[in-house]
Amino acid sequence: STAQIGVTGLAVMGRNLARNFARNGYAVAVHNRTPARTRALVEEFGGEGEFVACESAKEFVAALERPRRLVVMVKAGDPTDAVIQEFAPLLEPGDMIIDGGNAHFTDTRRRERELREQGIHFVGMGVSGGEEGALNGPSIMPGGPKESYDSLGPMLEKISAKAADGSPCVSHVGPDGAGHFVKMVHNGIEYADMQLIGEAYQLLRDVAGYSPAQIAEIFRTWNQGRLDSYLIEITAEVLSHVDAETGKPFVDVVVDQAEQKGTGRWTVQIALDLGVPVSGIAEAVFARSLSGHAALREASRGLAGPTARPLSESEAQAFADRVEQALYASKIVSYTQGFHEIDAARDEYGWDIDLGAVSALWRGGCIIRAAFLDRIRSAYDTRPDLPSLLSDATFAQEIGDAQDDWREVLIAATREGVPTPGFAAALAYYDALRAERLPAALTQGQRDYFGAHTYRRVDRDGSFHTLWGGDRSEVSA
Ligand code: NBP
Repeated sequence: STAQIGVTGLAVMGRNLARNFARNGYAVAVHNRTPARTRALVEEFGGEGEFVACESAKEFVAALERPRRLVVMVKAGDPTDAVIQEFAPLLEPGDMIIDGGNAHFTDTRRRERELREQGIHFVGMGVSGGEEGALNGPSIMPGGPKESYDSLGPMLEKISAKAADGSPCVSHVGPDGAGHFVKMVHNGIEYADMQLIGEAYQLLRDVAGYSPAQIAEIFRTWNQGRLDSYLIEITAEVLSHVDAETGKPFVDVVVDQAEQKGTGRWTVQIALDLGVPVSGIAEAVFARSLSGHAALREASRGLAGPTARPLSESEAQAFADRVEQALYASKIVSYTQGFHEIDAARDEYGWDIDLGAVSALWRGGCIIRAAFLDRIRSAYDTRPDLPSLLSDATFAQEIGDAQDDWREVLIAATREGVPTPGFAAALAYYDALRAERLPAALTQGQRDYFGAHTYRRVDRDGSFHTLWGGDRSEVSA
């Protein structure tokens, strides 16, 4: 037994993660259901470090030093269970199975519980950064038993991305499914970020009249400021790309139907269960779904819209500045909502997740990496029990400064008929939270009227019901 870590599942992610370990000086046992992939890896990249190619599960387990650290990078769902069933009987107490796939955190909780009975440490590990990240440094979100991190942590810290201050983008997130939960919310926030950027692009194009190349330049400028992030950077790249075949902007030759693999949807489904309003993330998921309804969109093309009112050059420039404000304010809201969901999971599952540490490990390697995350971290460092990012003085100030422009952008979007569900949901969330009174009081009245569901009063404790069908007197319920 010579390998310090093993990777089974050698498609793009597993192969690159194995190479990352090897390049960092670890001896890596590699295994794949179809051995051809294992052979191909060693043939192509064997020179990068020390690989131990294993054709059978037995060979693979025997190649690992104890306690064994076995990383599973197979397709999430049934394949993960199949691999666990294959390997678990060959392992001993204290060994670790680390699932780096995109598992649903409820599956991770179940697997952790089952393997714990056998004394095996099961680590559900979120990995973000795509194949490039897996190779050169991903953001890593490991859950599972804390003690597993003692021996696994230093290896993960070595292969992970590093933030601008040099600290590794990995830390033990919390027990059982906490790592995969946080990865799920990361992806939900990623959906929201992408939707907001898409809306900003569409406004700059349809309201301000800029070309994709001009918008790419605007995004490049924004990337020098507080919106500095990977997603803004690649947006400029995509927008400035020209299709070689037609000479048209690349965005104009791509079918405008967004696909999804499901982690954004999970974020919303779980938020519904936890009772957390992640309206911005939900709108992003719905926007992708709407875009895919080709027949419905085709049938709706003839519906009336407003007459366009083109902007002058100076108006367009002023509008672009406003869109930056709206984008930034809406972004604060989606992160507020995502962190609220993690906060709610802490209560629901008894997870001791450090929200500041989560924002810190997203600063590098992952898709939502951004300068912004440093500020979220300092908000939680200043006040670990922050009830909401919006209650942080700096964010409150910034969003307050942005709100006039944010509203103007939504007025223009509405006037010109440009759909901006993300911006609008974010502003509605902001306005609802700061409202003195909400129409929820009326909702309670309606519920009491048709279903005797009772209500509470502002002026005294207790539950009450009004005899709506009778003399409308109030009774204690
Ligand atoms: P895939 O998700 O395409 O999975 C392919 C791998 O799963 C192959 O190694 C395949 O073996 C193996 N596999 C399957 Br399918 N069924 C199996 C079974 N019943 N028993 C054993 N092995 C089985 O690979 P990927 O895109 O590299 O992603 C790996 C994991 O990482 C997934 O969970 C994914 O969601 C997650 N992830 C992906 C990204 C990304 O950017 N792609 C980012 C972050 C996380 P075979 O070669 O024998 O068919």
